[in-house]
Amino acid sequence: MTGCDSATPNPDKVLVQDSFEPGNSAIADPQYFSTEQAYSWKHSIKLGQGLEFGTFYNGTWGSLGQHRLLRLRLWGWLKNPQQRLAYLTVVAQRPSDTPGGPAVVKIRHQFNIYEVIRRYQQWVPASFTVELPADLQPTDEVAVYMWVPAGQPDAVYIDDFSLEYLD
Ligand SMILES: [Ca+2]
Repeated sequence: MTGCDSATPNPDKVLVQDSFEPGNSAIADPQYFSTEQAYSWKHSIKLGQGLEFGTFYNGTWGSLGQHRLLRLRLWGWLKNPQQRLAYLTVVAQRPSDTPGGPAVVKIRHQFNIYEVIRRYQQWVPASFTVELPADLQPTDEVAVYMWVPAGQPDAVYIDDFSLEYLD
């Protein structure tokens, strides 16, 4: 379900696009933005070294147009192959019926970008395809986030995230 193809999303099918520039991004917290590396404009998102999670999208399935086949794209900058774990994660879940209660996870996909990006200290495009479950409801939540587990030596830089539909 993973693989590289054209780095350019189809503009007619793009649902979410983020070039990770402060003030114009789904990420509001300024500590995520870095000018050390950037694929577009001046900034990218820097994860690792104390920042394990960065959320790229969080909304209802209805707000995504109820599409079930999604393609995620990003550009990644990895320092070297020694650091092996940086997961692009997609979760679809039903919110709890009671305030503060647990959500019911319907699907969780994790893609380790180190298995796709094999060139280092340069920007490399990657894309991932996700099929959401048939029983999803418009009020179910879909979240896309990056998880760089603690304890790894190097930061990971991400820029130009997009989410498009294929169905
Ligand atoms: Ca950027």
